[in-house]
Amino acid sequence: MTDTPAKPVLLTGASGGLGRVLAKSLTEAGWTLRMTDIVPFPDAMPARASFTKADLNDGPTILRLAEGCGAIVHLGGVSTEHPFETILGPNIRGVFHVYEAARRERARVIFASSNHAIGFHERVESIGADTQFLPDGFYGLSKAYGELMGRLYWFKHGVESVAIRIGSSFPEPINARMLATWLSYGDLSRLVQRCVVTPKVGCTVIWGASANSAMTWWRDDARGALGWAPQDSADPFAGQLGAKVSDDPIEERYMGGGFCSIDYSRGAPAPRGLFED
Ligand code: 15L
Repeated sequence: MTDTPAKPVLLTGASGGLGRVLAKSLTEAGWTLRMTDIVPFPDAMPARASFTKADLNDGPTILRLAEGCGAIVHLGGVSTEHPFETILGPNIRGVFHVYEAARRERARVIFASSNHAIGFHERVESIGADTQFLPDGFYGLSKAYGELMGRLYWFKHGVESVAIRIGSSFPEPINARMLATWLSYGDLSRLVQRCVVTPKVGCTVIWGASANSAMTWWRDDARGALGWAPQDSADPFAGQLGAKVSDDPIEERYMGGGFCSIDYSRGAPAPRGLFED
């Protein structure tokens, strides 16, 4: 049992895969949640939780939802690679609305960033949390933008934030890459709890992966200060997944995996421009 926050916590993206996991684990820990998503919440409403359907594009509504909250766990937005125009509203304008709400409430933001903000680092590297962003698509770029929004609001307004660069958070790892990147639901839930209840977090980045032996890619973050260490591991899946690799050299070379290959045209003849007839 961890500490229970004094104020309600706003959870965006509550109807998504990870939102549903956190809705359950945080309310089971006794937390009061105000949940929102653009689609209805598909599960039974947990105790001490409420849900409001809302669009992250709608700033006044996000501000109103955050009223009285001490933290915003921001999972909302598009969660995979899409064209720029699809990402723009929910992920770029949306993260602005979340930070504005946090500024007004003096609330803390826990931002679901992604490994795709650094996806074009090669798997042979070992990078610290302050190594440069190398987004592997418009989705990863929006996550880098969200992290930078956190820095702006910290230095200009004193809004605290933790950006969790989530690897692959699913019930189980499903391929060889996830032997490195997998983050169990339990480790994610414990991490989010520490991000909210730790008295001071400043503005920081945490790598979101379980204690996987294959995770040699990511190092040096502020987990010690948060009092978090992963407890689960993808290692028991190594036997069945070790050979589960793709035949795509781009996907296998870079940390971002298959996202790096989407629309990859380096070295290819010039494609048609997006706005050409
Ligand atoms: C992500 O950021 C996505 O939201 C998720 O669907 C996975 O693709 C994950 O990254 C990953 O890299 O495995």
